[in-house]
Amino acid sequence: MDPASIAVVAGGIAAIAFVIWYFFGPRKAVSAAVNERGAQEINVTVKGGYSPDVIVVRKGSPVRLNFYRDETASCSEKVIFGDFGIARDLPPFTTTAIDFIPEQEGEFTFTCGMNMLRGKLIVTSPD
Ligand SMILES: [Cu+2]
Repeated sequence: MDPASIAVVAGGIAAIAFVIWYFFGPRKAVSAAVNERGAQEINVTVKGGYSPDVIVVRKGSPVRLNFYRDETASCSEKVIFGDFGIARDLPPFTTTAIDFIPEQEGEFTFTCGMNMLRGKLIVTSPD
């Protein structure tokens, strides 16, 4: 193989590796901080996805997720926590607070209205 083909193959492998890492690589889980009202509060930016997209909270105490939608792309106009019966509109360039109390430990997916953008809420034991 000549150097040009080697470069193309290497570039292709790097691109594939990046895609695998992007979609399946380790996600940084962010634990909610407890605010002055005792709620576990976390800010989530919505822009082509959720950031952070793995949120760790403790079972049994109130959670407030502040979703700031930093785009007008219609994909992200709703956020749905199916396991909690929550579906909320997220107006663009606004923070929408979602309050609930997780009563069950486990991993729960939240998505946009079309099930394309995804994040994970991990509810851990309170102690
Ligand atoms: Cu969507």
